[in-house]
Amino acid sequence: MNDMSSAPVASTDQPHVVRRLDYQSPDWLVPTIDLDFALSIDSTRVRSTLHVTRQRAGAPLRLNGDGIAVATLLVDGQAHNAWEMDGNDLVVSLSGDAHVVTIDTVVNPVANTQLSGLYASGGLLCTQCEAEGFRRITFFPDRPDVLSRYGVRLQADKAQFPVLLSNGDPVAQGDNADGTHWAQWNDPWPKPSYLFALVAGDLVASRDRFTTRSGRQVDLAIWVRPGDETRTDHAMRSLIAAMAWDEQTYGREYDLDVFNIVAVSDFNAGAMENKGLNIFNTRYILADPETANDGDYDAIEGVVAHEYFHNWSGNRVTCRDWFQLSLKEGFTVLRDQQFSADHGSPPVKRIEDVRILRAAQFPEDSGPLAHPIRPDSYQEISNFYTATVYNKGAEVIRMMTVLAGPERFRRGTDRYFDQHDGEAATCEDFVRAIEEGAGIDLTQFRRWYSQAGTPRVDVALAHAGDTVTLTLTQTVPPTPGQPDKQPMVIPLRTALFDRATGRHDGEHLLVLTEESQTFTFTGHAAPPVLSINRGFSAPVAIDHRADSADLVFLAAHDDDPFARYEAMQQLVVQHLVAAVTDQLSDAERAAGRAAIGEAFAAVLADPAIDDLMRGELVILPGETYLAEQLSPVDPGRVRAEREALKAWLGGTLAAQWRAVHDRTSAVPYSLDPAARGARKLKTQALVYLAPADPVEAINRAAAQYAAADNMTDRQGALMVLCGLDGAERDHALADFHRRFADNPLVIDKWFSLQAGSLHPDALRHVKALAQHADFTLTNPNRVRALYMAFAGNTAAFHAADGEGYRLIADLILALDPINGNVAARFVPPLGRWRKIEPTRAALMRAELERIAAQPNLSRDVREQVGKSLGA
Ligand code: B3K
Ligand code: ZN
Repeated sequence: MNDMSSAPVASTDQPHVVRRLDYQSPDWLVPTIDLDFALSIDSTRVRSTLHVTRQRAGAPLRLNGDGIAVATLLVDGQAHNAWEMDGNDLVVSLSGDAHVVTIDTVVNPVANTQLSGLYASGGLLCTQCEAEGFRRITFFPDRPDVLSRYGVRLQADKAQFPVLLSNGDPVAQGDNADGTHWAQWNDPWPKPSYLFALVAGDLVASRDRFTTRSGRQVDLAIWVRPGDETRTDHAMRSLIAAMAWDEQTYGREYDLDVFNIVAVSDFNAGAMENKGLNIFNTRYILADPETANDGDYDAIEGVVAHEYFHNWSGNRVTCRDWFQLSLKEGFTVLRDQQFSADHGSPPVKRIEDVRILRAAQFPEDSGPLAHPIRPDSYQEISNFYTATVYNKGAEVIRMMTVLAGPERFRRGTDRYFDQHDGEAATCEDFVRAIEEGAGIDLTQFRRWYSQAGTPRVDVALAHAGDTVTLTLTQTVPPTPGQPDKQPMVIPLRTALFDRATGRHDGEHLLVLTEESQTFTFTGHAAPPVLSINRGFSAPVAIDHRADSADLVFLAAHDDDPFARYEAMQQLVVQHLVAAVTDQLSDAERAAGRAAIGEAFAAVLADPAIDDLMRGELVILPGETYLAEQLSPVDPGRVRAEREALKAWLGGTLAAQWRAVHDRTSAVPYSLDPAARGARKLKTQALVYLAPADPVEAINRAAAQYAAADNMTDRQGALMVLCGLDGAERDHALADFHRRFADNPLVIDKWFSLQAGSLHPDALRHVKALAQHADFTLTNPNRVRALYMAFAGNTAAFHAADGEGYRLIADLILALDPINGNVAARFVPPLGRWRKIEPTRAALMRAELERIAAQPNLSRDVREQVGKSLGA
């Protein structure tokens, strides 16, 4: 029996908390496992043969299960009665030190709406085992430090499931007389259960080949539904580029004769790095110019590379326990960021990465769910696949590259891979390998692994005679369970600019280790302009009330492109924060706007900046990042002031925006950086014109939509139209839906554009869209398309009467029984209530309490809601 629902936890139960310091090595190991699947869509028989070896005297063999039952159990080929169920676990008493345990289970893939374990997606069968999905297929010590060699036999009806895939290399296949066929796959590399995968179904492959630098010929295949094979070229190019890059940059080669990728439509995450058989959400594989925008192309490149890079950072060296998740995720995110930077524009990539960190991770770090990149406890590990573990984790390792320099860092990673190949390692193992390989001391630096919260660095700059005194003071804010913090190691790339020459005399790496430190610099006859945290060398918030004139100077002169962007951002942040908190007189508002307008005009006119960078520089700081600077915040005010500034910039620079739109509209479509830059800027021009001159913006957007030969232009135009009223809006939305009715990924965009739009009726639109025939709660991409876009639409989500909160709470309750993992992702927007003004905060809290009062919540939702309420 297998109802495939995740175990409900009654509201009165004390939650089960798993703690990092309770780690114990496994009682039993499983050096080999043979799996035999008789696959069918609603009743799959799994025979698992475990070769187990004892590691601890007297301990029974404890095998995890989740929603499954033992059909038969044999030990060494004989019936065996000495077993019992302990909750979901199967506990088998064994007398010797080595046995063969054979267990049959039966699962129902099509009833598995959680999309964890073995499930059906549009007639295909596929698996998702990370973190704890394998136990939904068969009983096993489902923990990442139990590494096994897998032999997998798949059998299925040949007409229904013509393709049978699993990890490793294919070794044999054949047909049976009854219309079924079978395939045997062996994976020579020991791996934890979370990396197991199988896929069965009607799929076609796009194929290519890669020869590793030591001469191994690897057959590459990207498997998709028939008809989609025309949209795999970009993913394949990205894969090949990633394979070559990892050899060159980290000395890492691929280690099997085949590398398979399968794209499926129903997937909780973005993709999964199963050994030799990556399974992807279709959105990170399928692309052509008509249906995928430039951002989609970048995301595909990044995610394909990320999953490939896991072959070393995650698979060859895996995690000892789930508290070490950032060991593989933080490092692999850094690696994919470095790869994308090398394949595009490094500064633009850096800006995008920092924007994501600030939008997603900073709020996490300052809210009720804050946790260190290596958490100390969890109730449900799925809740810890967070921006903190991933993106801040990457920033922490990036700081090691800053401290060590690239060559020495590479010596450290070589040492890490060499020492821990084939092992389940810890974050501590990684840090030690970098210390030893790079020859640096990371004793104090380790606090980045244990302390949560975004450090703030307060900056005071004084000038006397020819000496500059820079005083830096750090504060690491208290976070849940961590009221007191120790000082961190904060590497800050810094430069002092001479106002007269517009240059600096060399960059300094200031490493802040104390709570407060003073650095002095001589040879500055005049007070210089400070450029600090260049390249965002540390994931901190800099507290420095700079003069607008200095920021305008840096925006125009800084030779670090990230610092230029940062100066523009700070200029706007300072102005908007003052505006939202009513600190601006009319004269100050005018002066602030003038400074921002001057910086924008310079960016628009500067021939030394390429359009890709220009497109970044003119994006205003996001509403969430602005809200982070204010507590408590009125989200309506943030939206209003930000839009007012946009309207002012649109009006003041109207001639420039028109010229930009005309110029960029003449650039033909291609994927080269200049054309991509032109497309980015083209829609930005409309974004600014829209609030200033809606009629002109509608005309230009409608023309851009009509002329579009690619999704970037089409989606950009539709986004602008979506925020405005008019027949053109309705016409374009209807056209878009008609045109792409058969393409679910594009229909996702159609939902997102409306849910995230600036239109004052966005909330009403979302309620109507939830009733649309194309909407379903069973497809995670569709749910996210509608409701994540809505939760990120601050003005709509924070509607003063609380209706937006109600909508998200209703979604969580409706989705939870179907897919608790995805449902839990919608809790954090409500969890930010403490940072919101009191009236709305009370409404948000009430919705969290309404959820908490429900019986039978998933462990995922219960943990997030409980922590958000402060329980
Ligand atoms: N390791 C997977 C994430 C799986 C999510 C499980 N809840 C994808 C990745 O980070 O590469
Ligand atoms: Zn990953």
